[in-house]
Amino acid sequence: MAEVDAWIGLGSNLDDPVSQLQRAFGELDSLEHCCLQASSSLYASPPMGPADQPDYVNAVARLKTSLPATDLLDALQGIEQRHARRRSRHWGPRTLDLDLLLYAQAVIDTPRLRVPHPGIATRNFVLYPLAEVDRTLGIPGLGVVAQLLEHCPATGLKKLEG
Ligand code: A4P
Ligand code: MG
Repeated sequence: MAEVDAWIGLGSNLDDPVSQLQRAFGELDSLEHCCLQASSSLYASPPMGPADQPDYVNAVARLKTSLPATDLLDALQGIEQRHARRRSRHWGPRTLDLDLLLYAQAVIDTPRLRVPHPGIATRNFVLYPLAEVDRTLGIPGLGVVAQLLEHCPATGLKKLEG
């Protein structure tokens, strides 16, 4: 299969989120048929959803991959499992969340996989890291990242140094 660009959203708010994300970048690069091509800085933000949980650390990564989208989702969930991810309540705290944000310019709408990820245009902790890597990136059906940013305030979002 031909290689495509896939964008991954990383998030963590438990057990040293910064190291969780740093480890995850390496694991993404080590996946079979995947190569990590770019990663954003790490960003801290207050939790979206239930407020009684720690702040999140988020980032995005761009992979070059020849895996079909559902196989890539399997691989991402495999990494989440290795980070001792326990699924509890919806939008609850987690050691590592890996969302498939974009897969080439594909639109996928199945019970198991929705691409572009439904939150991509409204979550500042996704859009600002995406813009840091590629402001000209087009999101199928929604527009270009630079334009979407104009409607998405950076409220509460903090870029972490180093
Ligand atoms: N699924 C469907 N489409 C996708 C996709 N594009 N990428 C399915 C990944 N998974 C996708 O996910 C539930 C199911 O979604 C999966 O089994 C998969 O088949 P999950 O990770 O088990 O559950 P979840 O993460 O609790 O739910 P959800 O709706 O994915 O939540 P989100 O959108 O991941 O948001 N606040 C801040 N500041 N930063 C965050 O990163 N994240 C969340 C979770 C809440 N609040 C946050 C943050
Ligand atoms: Mg998720």
